[in-house]
Amino acid sequence: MNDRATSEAFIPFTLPENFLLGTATSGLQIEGGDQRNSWYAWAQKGRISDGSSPIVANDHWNRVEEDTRLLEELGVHTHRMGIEWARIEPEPGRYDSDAINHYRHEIGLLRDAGIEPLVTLHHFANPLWLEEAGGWLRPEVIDLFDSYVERVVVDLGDLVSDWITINEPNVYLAEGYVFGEWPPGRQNPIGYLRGSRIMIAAHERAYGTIHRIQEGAGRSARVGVAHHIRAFEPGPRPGSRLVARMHDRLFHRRFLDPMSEHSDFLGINYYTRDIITATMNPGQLFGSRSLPRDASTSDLGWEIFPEGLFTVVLELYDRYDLPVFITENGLCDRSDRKRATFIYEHLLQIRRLLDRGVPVERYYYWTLMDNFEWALGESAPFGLYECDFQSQARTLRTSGRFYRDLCRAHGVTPELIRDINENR
Ligand code: IFM
Repeated sequence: MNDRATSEAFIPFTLPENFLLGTATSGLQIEGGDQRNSWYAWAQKGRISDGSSPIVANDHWNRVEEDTRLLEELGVHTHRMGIEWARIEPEPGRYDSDAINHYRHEIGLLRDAGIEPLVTLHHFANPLWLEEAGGWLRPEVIDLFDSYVERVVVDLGDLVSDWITINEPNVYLAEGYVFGEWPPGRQNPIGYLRGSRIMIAAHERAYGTIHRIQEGAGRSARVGVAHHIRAFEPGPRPGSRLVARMHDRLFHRRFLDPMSEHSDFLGINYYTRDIITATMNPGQLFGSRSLPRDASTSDLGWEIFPEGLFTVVLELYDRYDLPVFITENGLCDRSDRKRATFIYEHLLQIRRLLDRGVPVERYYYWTLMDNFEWALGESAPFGLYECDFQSQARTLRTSGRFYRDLCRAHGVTPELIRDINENR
């Protein structure tokens, strides 16, 4: 089998029967309608580059039936969705039973459609009361998060067995505490270090709580973290290897090493590669990040580098010896010319991993429909469905049809390869 899919050499392949294909979303990015969270407040401060806000997003809160039909139309086997802490606990200690019932209804729809839910408990957004009280820098958040998780699992645990405690803690802390582009907008790396210790402890507590509740009720549970992993490669200058290793330590292993000790699967969100080059500039201790000159990229300038998925998963599986879920992988591509090839090439790398005996169990395409992409607002289309934010019309893209047929066939057929070639 060829390692790299090129235009001349797309090849059909199948995936194992028990391999699950799915889509991923998060609560805040699609739901709309909530003002008591950190991202609504951030938008009110004018911090979203296209001036949009998450107040409507995909209006998913009012369209869960319609959006479940989109998932059914795709024929996905599993779907990763988020639960918003700000909705469940709008004020400290006050739980909103309507919100809980809303999520029960939504997850029930998935189950009725034969779609296995994977539920994320924290995905970048905080209740406003928590944000205003110091967010994830206060050690008290470990207890607060645990109480919220307990409430959710007691109320929804009969419908859900697979959980992600925290999505991309490294990205959350880097954007919020180092680059200052996301709430709370700090530029002090101490916050990154401190916040990481607290998030790691919060995950460990939540892991124990979920297992205790589920096992106490005679149910099984699998719990993990969705880690954002980049393929870091050293550039040509002396010292680059060391600097690339520093990136790996601080951005990946700082979280992976302790969190994997309390995880039933390794969740990996993989998008791209960075070439890390050491510089002589004392203000650039961490070197510079670049991509190869001839790189194929997404609309956001992220390099498309499918082989990186193979490399990082192989390395992480060797180190942590856990089953792997690719909890996110996707492309911002308004023209939709590259997305089907992107999906094909990444799944081909998964096929290679399976052939090497690596237990990759699931793949979640990010994302179901164009949504609110954090500080970029409504201007970064990753969706299998295009969303017109004015009319809220969802339209299946060509790549969405490709993914639908791939889910049905449980692999890539010669007909699908013809489709890729015709649409590139
Ligand atoms: O939209 C985000 C998601 O919330 C977390 N992972 C990366 C995606 C694309 O930027």
